[in-house]
Amino acid sequence: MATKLKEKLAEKIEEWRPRTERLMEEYGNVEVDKVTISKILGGMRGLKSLVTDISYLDPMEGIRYRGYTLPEVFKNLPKPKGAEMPYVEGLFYLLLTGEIPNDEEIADVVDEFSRRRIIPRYIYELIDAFPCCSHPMTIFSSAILSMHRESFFTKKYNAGVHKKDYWDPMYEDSLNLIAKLPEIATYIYSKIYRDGKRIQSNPNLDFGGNFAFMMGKEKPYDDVSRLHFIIHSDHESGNVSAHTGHLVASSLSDIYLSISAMVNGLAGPLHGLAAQGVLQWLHELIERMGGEEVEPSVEEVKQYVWETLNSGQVIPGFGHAVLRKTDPRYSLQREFSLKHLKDDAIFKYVDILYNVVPPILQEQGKAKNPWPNVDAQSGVIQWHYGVREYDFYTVLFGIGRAIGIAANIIWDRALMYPLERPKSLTTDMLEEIAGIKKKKESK
Ligand code: HAX
Repeated sequence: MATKLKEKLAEKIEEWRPRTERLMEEYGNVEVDKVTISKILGGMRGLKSLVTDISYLDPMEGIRYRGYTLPEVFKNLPKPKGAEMPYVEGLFYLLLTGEIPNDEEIADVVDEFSRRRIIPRYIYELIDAFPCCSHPMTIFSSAILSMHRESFFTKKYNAGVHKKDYWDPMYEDSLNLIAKLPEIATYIYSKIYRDGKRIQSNPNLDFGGNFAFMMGKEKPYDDVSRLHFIIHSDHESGNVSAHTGHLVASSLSDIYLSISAMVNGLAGPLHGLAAQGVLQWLHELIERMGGEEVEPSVEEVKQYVWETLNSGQVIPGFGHAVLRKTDPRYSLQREFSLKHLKDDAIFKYVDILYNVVPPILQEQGKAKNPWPNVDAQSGVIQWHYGVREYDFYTVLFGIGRAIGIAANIIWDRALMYPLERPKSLTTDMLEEIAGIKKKKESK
């Protein structure tokens, strides 16, 4: 039986398809951007060459989900009774349909996730089998990958489903996977850090509430989880994790293969791993200052920042490839921190860095964006609420990001986007285009 969300999505897809078809058929040759050599050699920074309707990142304003700024998302999405933060399920509804759900529509998604949350036995065995000191992101990615055998999409594809209907089994797989991510992540957490003592899920709780419950955390960790998953869910399509998920899915790999690949992209230190990098770096600073009890000195913090830069390293949690102002995801977490952890010893350092790092990066003159990004704040909140194993932080990011990427992949299939396949050139060819080298005579 189709649920309210799936029915709504089916309507939206039918409405949307003619727009994409028309652009392709009647306006396919209209130029959008120029490809220069610096764009090719510079990681395609800023090249307008992808499409998504789920989120848009303005360099000055930050991310909008379906046209809503983050403060608007948090204001408009319904919240569980007594909660400060909205339902993650409501966010998923918004990303998929572009509409703010009502209570009944939210209840429908809460129920969907709850029914699909149980993970196969072999996932526990797989996680148990990992050798000591494996990074939680490696285990997380492998656990997701191993569920490829469950893919409904792959079964339907092999049986010969019509291209127009690909989105339907992709939707089913996506819900099945998203619902299981909190279970997988919390089992990894209990296995690595709590001698395998896991807390069974509570089917009566929402996504964020149940995650907090399985982590064994009291309120307001449920709100911390909702906030965290919502702000990390999507950041348009060009960032490494989003782009990887989209790219892999374009070969009609199922959601398990695609989200596992996206998690691997997120695990790099210039991307999602910065969440753990910030805490590592902060702890080195705190240790050097004499421990958490010692009031931080602004001058010594400045010196530490300069030493990091002079040793050729980046300041984790600062800078961005697209943003040119303080990340609103940072600001929202800062607001939360000012309310709930104002006196936290590490937050005091974060607060100093907020003021100290941007002018130093400006003075150094390299970073195009000296302002803090999402990762500069997220780990501190986790640390405050007792999640102190900071190599787990990127897994938390991965749960949120999977929600946005899955929504994108469902729409990729709904709009029948093709296999992604840009063209590469050789350095010789670029030199010829630049006029440095003469074109070789063909034999
Ligand atoms: N500290 C020191 N130097 C920095 C810097 C920082 N925080 N941010 C940028 N720079 C340097 C770059 O390393 C680059 O130096 P080189 O010319 O020597 O290579 C120069 O400034 C220009 O870089 P840019 O154009 O401003 O930035 P990029 O688009 O190349 O990179 C990054 C964007 C986010 C990767 C970068 O700002 C960085 O490394 N930040 C620190 C790591 C971090 O916080 N990553 C998380 C970003 C948010 C995210 O994706 N979360 O998942």
